[in-house]
Formats: sequence, C-alpha cells, structure tokens
Amino acid sequence: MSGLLTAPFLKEMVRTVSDMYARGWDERNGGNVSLLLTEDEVASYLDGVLREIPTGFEAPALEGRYLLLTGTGKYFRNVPHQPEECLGLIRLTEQGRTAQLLWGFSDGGSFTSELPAHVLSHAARLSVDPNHRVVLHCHPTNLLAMTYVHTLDEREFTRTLWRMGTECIAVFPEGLGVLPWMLCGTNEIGVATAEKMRRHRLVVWAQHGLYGAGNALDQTFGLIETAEKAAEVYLKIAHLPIVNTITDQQLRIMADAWGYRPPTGWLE
Ligand code: 2HA
Ligand code: ZN
Repeated sequence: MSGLLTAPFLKEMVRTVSDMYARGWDERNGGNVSLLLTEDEVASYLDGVLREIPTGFEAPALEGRYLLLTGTGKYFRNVPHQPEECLGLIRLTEQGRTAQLLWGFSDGGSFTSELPAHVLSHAARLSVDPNHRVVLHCHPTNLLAMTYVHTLDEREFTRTLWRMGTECIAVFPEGLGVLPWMLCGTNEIGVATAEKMRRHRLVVWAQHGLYGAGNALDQTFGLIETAEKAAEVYLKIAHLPIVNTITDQQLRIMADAWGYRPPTGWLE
C-alpha cells in the first residue's frame, strides 16, 4: 500500500499538518487531525487489514467509514519526513468499537489519543452537514492565551472575536462553542465537544486549545486561521484605550448584507 504516499489526500494532509506546525499551533506532539475518506477514494490503495485496535467507545454513525489521521505521541514536525509512522488510515467497524489499521503507524503506533473527540465530532457534524469531512485540533497561541484573560461565555467570546476584523462574522457566523477546562483524551471531553459541534464548527477547550471542523482541510485550516488572527488582534489591543470598534449595528448590517443568521440574541 506504499502507493498511498502519492495520493492527493495524503499530500494535502502532510501540507496541512506542516502549515499548522509552522504557525506554532502544534508544539511537540500537540494537536491531531482526521479526514473522512470514501471507499472510492481509498479502494485502489487497499490491500488488507494490518492490525485491529480497540477504540474504547461506540460510534455507530461512523460504522464502515475510513479516516486518515495523526498518530498518538507523534510530532507534527516529523510528519513530512516520516508520514508512514506519523499517520494512519483506519476503517471503523463493530459500531465504531474497533479500528482496522489499513496503512501507516508503521512503528507499531496507534491513532491519536483524542480519537473519541474526533469520531464523535465527525458524527455530530455529519448529522447537520452531509458534506462534512475534517476535524482538526491544535493549540493556537492567541486563542489559548485569550482563555486566560477573557470570559468563557460563548456569546461574549464570539462577539469579541467578531469585532476584531470585518470578515470574522462571515467566516464563523455561528460563533464559537467554549468548553471549560476538562481532562483531555477522555470520552467525556469527546462527548462534550461533539455536543457543541452540532451548533459550531469551532470549539474552544479552555486553557488547552481549539477544535475546528469543515468540509475540506483547506477550509478548516482557514477557519482556524481566521479565529486565531482575531484573537491575536484582541491581545494586541485589549490593554490599550479603545478609540474605535465594530458596533453591534455594523455586525447586524454585515449579517443582513451577506445573508448570515448568527445565534438569536448574539448580535446585540
Ligand atoms: O497530544 O493535543 O489534546 C495531542 C493533544 C492532546
Ligand atoms: Zn491538545
């Protein structure tokens, strides 16, 4: 199955992970990415099951689905150099309780410790968007910093970011979900993240990082990039006297002009 290294989706995965690392969003083994693939996309590369790995949870909605994803303990920095060790292709079977390894994790490794949050978030997003494909977790510096100095109220957190650039409300009109600090790598944080993902493509993990979801790697990267830029602007100005801002009325004008419907009550 070495041909998989030339697959367009693999190249795009490596490029995305490399760009995330270059942005400083994924220090050491921080962050994890998973991409849903169809049988058609992977069929020509498949030649059998290498190993079966228990997942530790159930996700019937993803029965039989294929996922290209990052491995536990792997450094994003190494992905372009050791893709076959750092990445894996799995198929979920037995109601999501088993992952069949089809390619990758060639040093005997396994999928990301955050698999519950990924798989449950995929299921949640698919239930509201049939074109959904990507879940991307990282530790973007400015959003992470913001969770120490800004209220974690979702409406307030979102409104602050919407005001940090005119196009923010167009990129994430549904706003951000925010979870309080929780232990990562558990089914509990996976369930809580997926619950937020029904309404938001961005979910902040306070004092930890961010989850983003979307229809393509490119688009999901761009979503996170936009929110992270807004957080950077916020941290640059939060301690200065504010002379000008984007008003509630201007947020409303943009939402109306571009046809977006933010959550009720979040615009004013
Ligand atoms: O170890 O970022 O949340 C990777 C992580 C866990
Ligand atoms: Zn993390």
